[in-house]
Amino acid sequence: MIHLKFYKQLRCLLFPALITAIAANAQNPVITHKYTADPAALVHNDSVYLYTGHDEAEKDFHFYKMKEWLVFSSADMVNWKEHKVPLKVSDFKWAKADAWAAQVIERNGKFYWYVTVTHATVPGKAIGVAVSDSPTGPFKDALGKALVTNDMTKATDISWDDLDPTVFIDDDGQAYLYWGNTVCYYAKLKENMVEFDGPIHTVDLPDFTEAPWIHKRDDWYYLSYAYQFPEKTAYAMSKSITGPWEFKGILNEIAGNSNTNHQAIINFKGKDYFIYHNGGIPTDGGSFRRSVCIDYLYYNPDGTMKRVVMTSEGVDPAD
Ligand code: FUB
Repeated sequence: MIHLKFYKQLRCLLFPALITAIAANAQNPVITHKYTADPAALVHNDSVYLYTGHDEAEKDFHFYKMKEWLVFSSADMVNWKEHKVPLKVSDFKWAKADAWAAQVIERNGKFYWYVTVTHATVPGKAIGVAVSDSPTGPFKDALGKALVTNDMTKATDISWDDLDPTVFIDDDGQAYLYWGNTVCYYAKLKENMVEFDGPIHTVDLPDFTEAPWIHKRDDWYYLSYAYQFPEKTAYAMSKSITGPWEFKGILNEIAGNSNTNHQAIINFKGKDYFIYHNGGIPTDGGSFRRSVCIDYLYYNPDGTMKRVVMTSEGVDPAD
């Protein structure tokens, strides 16, 4: 059995030629010295910032152990620089555990990080917001309380439906937060990005599990999400951010040995990328020791997305 911390070292000793190739091109997973999950990506000033959760479960522990989020940056999607740990569950005094899926967005020079945690006093998952002047932090709790608690959403009785926030600013400047497990919710955000501006709505999507991600290309809005369980990624399209959404089917198959599938979709330097996680690090990777991967995403002439081809090689350096 090879432990993660010795894996890269051993690979360097055994396969020096391979390492040269990996440095020149890429590899999946893209981060190999830590287990990383639930990717979100932000394009800002010719760089991509990759925000992930940090899986810290031992091999024989069959659930998530996640206490902090991580941030990496790259100018080419291949060479990633890790920055200081930017945010932890303990930075939210009202939260008690679970640094689960999250997303960062920039508005008016500030970076807002919407995160999933478990609330310390309101039973269930909750969504918090952190803010920073820099994409790499340091981030601090922007509100001193949760933006969403489980008692605010009533469409299902489960206590974990308020997770996996994704944030999007439309062309007219209106920001939206989407989130959910089993039920997909959304609400408008005020210009200050830390208060809702109106009621919470639901979106009807087939077999919605979790992990919504909103993006726009030309005049189409895309709502991709984790579908069924074990999770595939499926998506819907609309001409409006608030729907109606038309289901378009599967975008990515089950990601190897991970029972979850959590995607981010970006365009960077003219190419489209699908960023996700699997359990691909030998030999102990799995559903609770996940790793971020990146592959190309392609569109059809009618705007629909081609099914993702998951690869071991990953993508070429962007220029
Ligand atoms: O990482 C914990 C949870 O697993 C996330 O919130 C979900 O999206 C799934 O990936």
